[in-house]
Amino acid sequence: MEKIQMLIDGAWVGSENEQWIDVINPATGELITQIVRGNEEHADRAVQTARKALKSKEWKSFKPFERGQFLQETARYIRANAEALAELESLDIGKPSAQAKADIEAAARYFEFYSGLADKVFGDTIPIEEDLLNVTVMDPIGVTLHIVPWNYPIQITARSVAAAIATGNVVIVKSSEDTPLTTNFLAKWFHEKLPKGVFQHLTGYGAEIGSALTSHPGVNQITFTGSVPTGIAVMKSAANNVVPVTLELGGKSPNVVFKDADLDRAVPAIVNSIVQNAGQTCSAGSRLLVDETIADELIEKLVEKFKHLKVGPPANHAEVGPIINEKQYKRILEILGTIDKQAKILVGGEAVQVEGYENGFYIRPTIIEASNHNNSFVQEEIFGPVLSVVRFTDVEEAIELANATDYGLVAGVWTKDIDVAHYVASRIESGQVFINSYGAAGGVQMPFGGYKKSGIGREKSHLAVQNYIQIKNIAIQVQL
Ligand code: TXE
Repeated sequence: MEKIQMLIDGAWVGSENEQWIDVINPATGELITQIVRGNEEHADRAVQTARKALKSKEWKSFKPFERGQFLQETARYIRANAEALAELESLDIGKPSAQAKADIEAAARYFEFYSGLADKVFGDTIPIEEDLLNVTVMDPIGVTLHIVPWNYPIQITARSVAAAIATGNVVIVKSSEDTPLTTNFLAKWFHEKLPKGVFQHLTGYGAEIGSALTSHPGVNQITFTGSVPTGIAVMKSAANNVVPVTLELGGKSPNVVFKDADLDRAVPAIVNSIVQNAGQTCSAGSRLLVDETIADELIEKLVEKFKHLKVGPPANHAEVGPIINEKQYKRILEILGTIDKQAKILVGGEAVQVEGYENGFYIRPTIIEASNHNNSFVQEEIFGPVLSVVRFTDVEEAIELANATDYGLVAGVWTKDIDVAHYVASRIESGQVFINSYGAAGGVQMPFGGYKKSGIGREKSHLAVQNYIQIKNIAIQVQL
């Protein structure tokens, strides 16, 4: 595959003089392509260009409904190229092709959803006194920076970029060093269709071009998805410029299963919530809290399912793909290697050698019964196909355990008792609560974000446009 160039100032950047970073296929361990190792100078050039584009006549004269039409067109373009995009996403991350296809459809849905909002972001008229006309105007916030991780590149790029463009901003995307392919595909489209500098795509290491961007005084807003420590670093550099951040920092989300739950419904949802994308999902259902009276039955069913999950590359039609890179793979195996003797690995707990793909990064889906909810593997985000199980005795204990981590992104509650369902849902500290389900294909219309260390602000839904506007109050004193 040809090398991936950056899109800066309406031109493709990436000459032989540049430094390059290898992009590895996690399913095979082989080289896919290379990306430019972007640096401070690239970051500065992109921000200067973005500032010019923001003020440019071409972009200012793009009417809100025309931005909406463009986003619709983008959704159609994505669907028309769904096969090719899904192949790129599978190649980059190693995810099964059905999951990659679902990601592409979700990306199209984001563009479609925000296209409809582009000309419906209204201000208010506020009654104050006679002959004072007071109105609020929703201005774009300006140069928006989108730092995207490697687990759902096209979805995460689409969800914030679509909202930012709908509201008239300009966009700089810094994709993960591991997964540049689908963003590069979209960059070619934006390059052709939008005024120069409205959309720019940068690549490179987070600690280099990433931090050069987050600390740049020309950036007006930052949307970051990634780890808690990097989120904190991003927030600190944003603070120096008094710039708002939207942070989505992952979780340790529970499925809470009560004794009257319909296990036939719960089991497939629990399995999917932790093995989808090999558990590398911010909203993964990585903790199972279960009533002690049904725990043995539920665990037995889950172990049985886990044993039969096919692990391997997309080419083998596997259900569980590889871990993204060697660093993450080793990290997960290290955690599995330190499981305390009192905890019990019920299934998995080891690497998998897939014939013909010996250099891929495969881990067997794992269930661990914890000795205690304070076990570090119950508390920390593992970001792999690893489910931790803890039993509870009553509703109050279930709520206490559900809330007993630093995170609060998503929770699933499984019960047929409507009182229990509402009682628990209203007490769980989490941005989303699903009752008798878990997750919703993309969940484009649902506000998404975290309590506690899972983040700041909300993405997805109509509410996300708030991240990309600033309110100007205009008061007109009328006098004849
Ligand atoms: O994340 P980082 P990593 C969690 C998950 C995973 C852990 C580590 O637990 O095991 O994070 O993954 C860019 N300034 N999540 O190391 O470092 C980087 O280039 C600016 C949860 O991959 O947070 C990449 O584009 N940017 C998660 C992005 O930040 C910087 C998804 C994420 O990298 C930067 C991914 C810096 N100083 C990991 N340093 C989720 N919430 O879904 C790095 N980056």
